[in-house]
Amino acid sequence: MTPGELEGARALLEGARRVVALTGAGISAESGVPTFRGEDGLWKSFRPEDLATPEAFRRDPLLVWEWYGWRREKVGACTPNAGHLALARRALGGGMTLVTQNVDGLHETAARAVAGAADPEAALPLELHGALFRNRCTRCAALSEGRGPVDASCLETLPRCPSCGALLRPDVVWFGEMLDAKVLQASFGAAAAADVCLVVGTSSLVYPAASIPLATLERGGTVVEVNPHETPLSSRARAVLRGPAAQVLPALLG
Ligand code: BJW
Ligand code: ZN
Repeated sequence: MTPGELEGARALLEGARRVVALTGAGISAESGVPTFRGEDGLWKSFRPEDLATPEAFRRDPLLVWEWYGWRREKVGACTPNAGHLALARRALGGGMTLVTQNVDGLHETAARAVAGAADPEAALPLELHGALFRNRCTRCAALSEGRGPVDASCLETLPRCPSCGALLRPDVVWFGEMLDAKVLQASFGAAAAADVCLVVGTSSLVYPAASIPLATLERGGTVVEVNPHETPLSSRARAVLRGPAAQVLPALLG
């Protein structure tokens, strides 16, 4: 990333009336949260069809819960990095909608840290793929907080619904499942109303999230990408900043 490239991208963002920021696992990489498809990514050691589909959960809820329990422990020890904080500051200032594919909750933690005693609402993200630390009942769909250890030693010890007693599942979106319609509509709406879509740390391979920047392009807006590696979106971006989010975002938005 040259100083010229950084200045060009800064000018695009400063000239924008409305910005939508779409983030993926890469923004949390420097916080210690594993990505999915990188060199040490989760899908290099685990098969998504064994762990992140509704069929996998029906087949083997113990295995799926064991994996989510392990991830809750790992992600629970992570804190927002300078990239999350820079985005939260900019969003709190107004004119930016934050949309994330991440389930780690780090954007929300950053929003609350930056807002202090003020209302963090403007910097809370639209969470396309749900939340790792929330459970959903497989029978009555009631939502409940999902923190603390998971005992996946047998079916009887798995988390149960506080309302109806049925098996709980993590409130995340698995492959083949629909995304929340309201969250999806709000995300595409924000992208279609934005002059700039800032895309950070996503491989742009998973749909429908990967289509969100296209809504900005279709209305004549531009895309700015922050990612150390090339993605299928790179060729359509007006500015590409090749670097880690925790370094690039404070320089871009500060
Ligand atoms: C850094 C960095 C640093 C590293 N700084 N950057 C159209 C075409 C083809 C397929 C489909 C389609 N429409 C639907 C599909 C099927 C499927 C899909 O997209 N498949 C493709 C993979 C082929 N989509 C779905 O099934 C979705 N549902 C759906 O479409 O419903 C409608 C429907 C229903 C029934 C039948 C048919 C349609 C649901 C997708 C759910 C995705 N779920 C997961 C798991 C969430 C829960 C959990 O975490 O356990 O979401 S999978 C995983 O991928 C996770 C992520 O949110 C998502 C995206 O990954 P992301 O964030 O991009 O991470 P990586 O690892 O891929 O990339 C990291 C990037 O960071 C890299 O580029 C690095 O270079 C970069 N990086 N360090 C900045 N420091
Ligand atoms: Zn229930």
